[in-house]
Amino acid sequence: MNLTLLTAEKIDLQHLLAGAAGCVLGASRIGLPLADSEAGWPVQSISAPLLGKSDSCLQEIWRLDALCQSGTFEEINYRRAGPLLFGVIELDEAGFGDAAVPLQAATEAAYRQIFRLLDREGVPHLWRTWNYLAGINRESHGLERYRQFNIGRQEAFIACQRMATGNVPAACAIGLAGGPLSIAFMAGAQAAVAVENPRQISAYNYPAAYGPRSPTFSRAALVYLPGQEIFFISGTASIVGHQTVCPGDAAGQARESLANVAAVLEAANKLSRGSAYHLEKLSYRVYIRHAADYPAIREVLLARLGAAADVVYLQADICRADLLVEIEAMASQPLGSC
Ligand code: 3EB
Repeated sequence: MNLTLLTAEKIDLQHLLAGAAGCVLGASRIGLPLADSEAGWPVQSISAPLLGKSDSCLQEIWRLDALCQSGTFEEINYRRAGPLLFGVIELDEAGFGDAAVPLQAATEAAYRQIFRLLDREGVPHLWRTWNYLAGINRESHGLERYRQFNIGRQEAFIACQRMATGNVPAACAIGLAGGPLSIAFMAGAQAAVAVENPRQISAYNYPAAYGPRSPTFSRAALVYLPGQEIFFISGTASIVGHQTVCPGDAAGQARESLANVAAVLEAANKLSRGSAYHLEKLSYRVYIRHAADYPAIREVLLARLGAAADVVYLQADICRADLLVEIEAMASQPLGSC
């Protein structure tokens, strides 16, 4: 089995649509949504400005060397092939206006739908989630919205008999200017192996000062597929222990975030069944709170990763008000079948 992440810059979309559309598991669109939204596979629209690109939109596509089957379940669009499944759910908070805390209720509902689908499909293990919500640092109902999201997410994990600590999925939780709660997810028949960062307290053990419920995610996840290993690094920020470091210093935060990515990578290399992952060879997505910080942050990444590195920059909010940048990454490699 071979799953690859392609960006629209690297592929001829027309050719893909004509020849191998059946092998597309799903996609994400960053920037302005494309007009042809009827892709035939689940697409997560990330409505955030791309930085440093002449195009206003970029598409990332998960392509598999196997035919995928499409489905819908409640409000989820998904596609699956054998032991893996990719899905997207978008929920409008307006539909939860009767709830005490609409975002919390929407989040719990979304994750409950995801877990119901995964149980039904026999792919119960959530490997990686991509969470986007409007106004992530805004306070309402006496609590920051990211903290509302964390309550809803953890409630769903517990209600659906998932562990809320330990082997939890890799994730990112990012703020956009508007739009629905949007969650994309990849899941499988086999559990991923969670990887933690020795420089950071596990997020599920954060002290209560960061919210009444801890965030339910791991620092990274390693997935062993037949013949392939996939490595997801969660959104990684300038946090040491549980504290934000380098407040107000975008370049310093970028360096600290990269040091965290390097530490997670080192931990993952001890668990990898293949060859070692290298910092310069990962595919990165970098979220920058203030577009004006882009040149300084890019310089830090260029110095550490080199000019050939695969990096997409976009402007978005990070889940703590004092965080200016967050870096996520992925990689995959073939494995000898055993
Ligand atoms: C952090 O380390 C930064 O709530 O799913 C990074 C990745 C962050 C995922 C999440 C939050 C999440 O706490 C924020």
